[in-house]
Amino acid sequence: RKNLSTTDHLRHVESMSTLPSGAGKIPKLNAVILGESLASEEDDLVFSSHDFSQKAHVPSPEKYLEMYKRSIEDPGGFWSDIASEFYWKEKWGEQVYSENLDVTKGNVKIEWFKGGITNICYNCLDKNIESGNGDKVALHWEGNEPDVDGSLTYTQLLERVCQLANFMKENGVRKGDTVIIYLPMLMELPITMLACARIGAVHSVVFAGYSAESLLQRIMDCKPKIVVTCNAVKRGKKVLNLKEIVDAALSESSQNGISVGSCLTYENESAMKKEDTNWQNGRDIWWQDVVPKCSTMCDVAWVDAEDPLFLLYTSGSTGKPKGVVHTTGGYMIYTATTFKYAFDYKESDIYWCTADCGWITGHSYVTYGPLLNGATVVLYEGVPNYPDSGRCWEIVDKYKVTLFYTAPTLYVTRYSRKSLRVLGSVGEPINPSAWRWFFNVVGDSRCPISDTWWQTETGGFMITPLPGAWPQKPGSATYPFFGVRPVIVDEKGKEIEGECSGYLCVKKSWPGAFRTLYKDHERYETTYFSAFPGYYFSGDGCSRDKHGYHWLTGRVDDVINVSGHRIGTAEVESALVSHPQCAEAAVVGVEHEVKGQGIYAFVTLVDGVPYSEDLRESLVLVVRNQIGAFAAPDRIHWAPSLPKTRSGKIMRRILRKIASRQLDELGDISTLADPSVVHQLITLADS
Ligand code: 6R9
Repeated sequence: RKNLSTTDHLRHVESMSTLPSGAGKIPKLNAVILGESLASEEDDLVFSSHDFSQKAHVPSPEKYLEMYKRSIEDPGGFWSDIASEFYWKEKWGEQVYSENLDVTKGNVKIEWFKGGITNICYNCLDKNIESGNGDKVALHWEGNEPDVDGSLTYTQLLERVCQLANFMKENGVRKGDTVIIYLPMLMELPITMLACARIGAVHSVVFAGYSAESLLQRIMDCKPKIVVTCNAVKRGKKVLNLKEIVDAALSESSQNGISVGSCLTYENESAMKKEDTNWQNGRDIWWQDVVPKCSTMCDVAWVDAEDPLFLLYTSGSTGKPKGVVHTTGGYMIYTATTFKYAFDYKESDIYWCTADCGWITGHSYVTYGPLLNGATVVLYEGVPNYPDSGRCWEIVDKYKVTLFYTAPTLYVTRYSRKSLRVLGSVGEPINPSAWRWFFNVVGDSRCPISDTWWQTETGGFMITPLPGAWPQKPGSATYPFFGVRPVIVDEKGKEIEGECSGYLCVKKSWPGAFRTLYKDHERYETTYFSAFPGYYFSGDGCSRDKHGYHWLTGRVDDVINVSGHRIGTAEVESALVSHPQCAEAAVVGVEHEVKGQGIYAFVTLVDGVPYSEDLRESLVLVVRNQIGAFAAPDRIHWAPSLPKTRSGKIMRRILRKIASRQLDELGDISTLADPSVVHQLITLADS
C-alpha cells in the first residue's frame, strides 16, 4: 500500500508554506463549496504550527514512518518494549503474541503477552502513586448543576477503589465473576470499574440510559454476581429514576431463574432522596452505609494478560447484542499507548472526554487509557446544553482543559477556550465542513484534530492523526496507528493497492483487539472473520487517496446503489453540509422504481434559516456539483432535529423507515436521546 513518502510530505510542506496554520478566525468555508471537485478536498492540507510539532511525541512524518515500520516488521519487539514500562508481576512467555485470523486455517485466536501476570488497576493507580503522583488530581467531577463538583487525587481514588473492592470480596465476588454496572457519570462509575479490575472480576457496564428490557437481556446473558447502580440521576432538568429500571430488570430476571445476589445502590442525593427510592430488603444495599466502612487497602488479584477484563455489549445490525470481550494485558498496553500518541499527552495536560463510560470510548479513553498515563481526567454528569448551550465551554474554561475529545455536535458561545491544545473526534465520519468548524471555531485554528477511527471491537484507536506529525486533511482520519495494518478489499476480498475505495479490513492482530464474543466464539468468527478470510472485517467502507490518507465513508450497510453507482451516504451528507445554510444532514436509501435505490436526505438548517423551495434547489445543486448528477437527492426532508442515540449517533435505521413510510416498523425508539424527534419528522413528511 502507498504511504505518503517523506519526500511527498516535504514537497507539500514547501508548496503549502504560504498557508500559515493559524490563518484568521472563522474563514469562509473554502474548497468544498459549489462546483469544486472532490480532488481539491484531498489536496487541502492543514499544518500544525512549527512550535507544536517540535514539542510533539512524534514531531515529523519521518519519525512516524520509522516507528510505524518497526511496529509492522517487529510487532513483538515494538510492543514488548512499550509493555516493559508497565508493572508486571511476572513477564510474559517467550512468544509475545500468537494469532490466527484465518477461519479457513482453524479457530480464530488472538493472544498478546500470554503468561504475563499483571493487574490494570495496579498500573492505573498504585504505580502512579509510587512514582510520586499520589497528590495529583486523577478525577475532576462536574455535576449536573454548575455549582456541584468534586475531585479525587490518585491516592484518594485508590482508597475509594480499595474500599469497594473489599466490599465486593466480602460479598462473594471472586476472580472471573461478572459484575453489571448501571451508573451515570459519577466518580463511582470508574471507581467500580477499577474495583472489579483490582479483584479480577469482569465488569460489564450498561449505559444508564438503556431500558429495563435491555438491561434484563444483558443480565440474562452474563448472570452477574452483583449489580451496582444508583437511585437516580438528573440530566438537565429531567430526573431519571434508575433504581426503578434496575428493579424491573431484576424482578423479571429472577422470575426467569437468574437471581442476582445483591444490588449495591449509591445514593445520588442531588437527584433523589433515600426515602423516595424503591427498596427490596435483603437484596438492596446502600453504598454509603457499607462501602466507607471497608478498609482502604486491598491486595491486588494478579491475573494473566489473557484473563478477561470486561465485556461490553454492542448492537449488531441484527439479533441480540453482542458481548464484546476484552482481555487485560494487550488492552492495557494498547489503550495507554494510543492515548499518549493520539492526544500527544503531556503530564501537564487536563483531559476531558465527553463520552459516557457506558460506551467503549468511556472505557478506553475516560478510564483506562488516561489513568494508565497518570492523567487528570474531567468527568461530567450532565448534558451539553444544560443550563444553556455554553456549558461545555464553561467546563473547558473552569478546569483549563487542554485535550478535548468529543463527538463534534456541540455549540460554541462566548467562552475563551484558550487552554485547548488538541481536539479529538469520534463516532461518525466527520465531514470536511464540520471539521473546519471544529478546527476554526472551537480550536481557534490552533489545535490539531485527532479524528480517531475505531470500534468497540478494536479496543483503541486504529486510524488516527498523531498531532504534529504530519499535515491533516479536513475529514480524513489520516494514517494507521502503530502496529495496525488496515487494508481495503473489494467484494471478492482482494486487497486493492494505491488510490482506491472498498471494504475496510485489518490484516494481523493488534494488542487491543477483542478476543471473542461472550459465550459465542462462533458468532465472533462468522460476523467478523468469515466475509473476507484472513482479515478482520470492520463493517466500514473506506477510501484511500493518492497520499495514502484514509477517508471513512460510513458503515457499508449505509451504501446506496443508485443505477449501479455506489454512493456513500457520508459523501452526500458531506456535500449537503458544505452548503452554508445546512447544519447537518443524514442520507438514506429508499426503493426507487427506475434507479433501484433513490437518495433521501434529511437536513437540519443553520439556526434561523427558513426552509424554502429555493433552498431545496440549491441543496440539490450542491450535491450535483460536488459528486455528480447521479447523486442528486430525490427528496429533501427538512428536519428541525435528527434522531440520535445518547452517544450522538444518528439512527439511520429509523430514518430509513420514515423515508419509506414504514411507520409501523419504526422499532425500538427508546434508546434515542429525544424520541419526540421521530414524531416531528413524521408530521413534517406529510406536510
Ligand atoms: C469508538 C466507537 C464504531 C463505528 C465504526 C464507524 C463509526 C467511529 C469514527 C467512525 C468515521 C471516525 N466511527 N469513529 N466513522 N470516523 N472517526 O464509536 O465505537 O460505538 O463501536 O462504533 O462508529 O462506523 O464502525 P462504536
